[in-house]
Amino acid sequence: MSLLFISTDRDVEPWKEVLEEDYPDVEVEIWPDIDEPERVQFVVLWGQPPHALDGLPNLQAVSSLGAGVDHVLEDKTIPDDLRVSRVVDDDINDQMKIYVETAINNYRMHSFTYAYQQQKGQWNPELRIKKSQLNVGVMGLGQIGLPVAQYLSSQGFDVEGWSNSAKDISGIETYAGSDALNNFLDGVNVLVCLLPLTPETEGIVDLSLFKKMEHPAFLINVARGAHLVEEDLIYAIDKGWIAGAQLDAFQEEPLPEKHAFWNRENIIITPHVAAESDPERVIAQLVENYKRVLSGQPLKNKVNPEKHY
Ligand code: OXD
Repeated sequence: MSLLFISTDRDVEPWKEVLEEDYPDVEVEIWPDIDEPERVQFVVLWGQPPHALDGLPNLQAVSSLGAGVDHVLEDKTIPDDLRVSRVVDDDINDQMKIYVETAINNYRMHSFTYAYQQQKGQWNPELRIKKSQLNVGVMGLGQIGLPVAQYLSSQGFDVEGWSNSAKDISGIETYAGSDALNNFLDGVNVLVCLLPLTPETEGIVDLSLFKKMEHPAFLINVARGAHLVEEDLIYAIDKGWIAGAQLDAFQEEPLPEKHAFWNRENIIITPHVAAESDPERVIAQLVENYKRVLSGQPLKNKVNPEKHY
């Protein structure tokens, strides 16, 4: 029996190497050159093309290579009844804490303005934004959003959180459900999107939300490109409601060459790298689920397709 990696936009060779080194008993294949499709029982996926799972008659379960599973759940060529798991790892949370804190500090210290000035040979110092001037709103208080919100609070930021279901978190004011969204946004001037992508959250970061925040505001999207209505961000920046944004996820990735975001002084773009699974840490949980499949046991970190996580 074998485990198959499928990815179009991540190099899975390092995963294969770690696997062969640590688990020489596990047979591994890498898409698209599959020697024995009938032996594949578990697939690890990231950015797979449609129909990538066709022709695997004994496939039992799949895992995302990362924390998100929207690429699996949205792929209509994957059978609905296939079990799906995802990666859960504290290291991903730690990377995300650092990314988000750095993004906020980039904003506080006008890093993007100075980078732009440098290109133009300009020297215009600005006053640093104090932590006390910021009210950080974290949307999504799940596996990653909650530790990020708690970390920012521990670093002296005023933090509020919004999630689908009610949460009680010491030191963080929380709001739940769509009825509470306006109250959550009131006074927030740094918005961090860490929501799972669901039909309810798609396009949630839009003009109406930008209007309700305290202005000028800063946006950090480290969830999915489809959460953000991209043209609304441009409009809100032009209006002065949004002072800038640091974005790690986009509706289309890689971001198309002609996209309006590229030439914006106050948008920092990173190529979906805010938090990445590290093969050396994560391989053990993938192999554990593969072995669970072989021995007929329930998967760990199994995804509830209704909740999308
Ligand atoms: C993930 C990601 O879901 O990197 O892990 O976006």
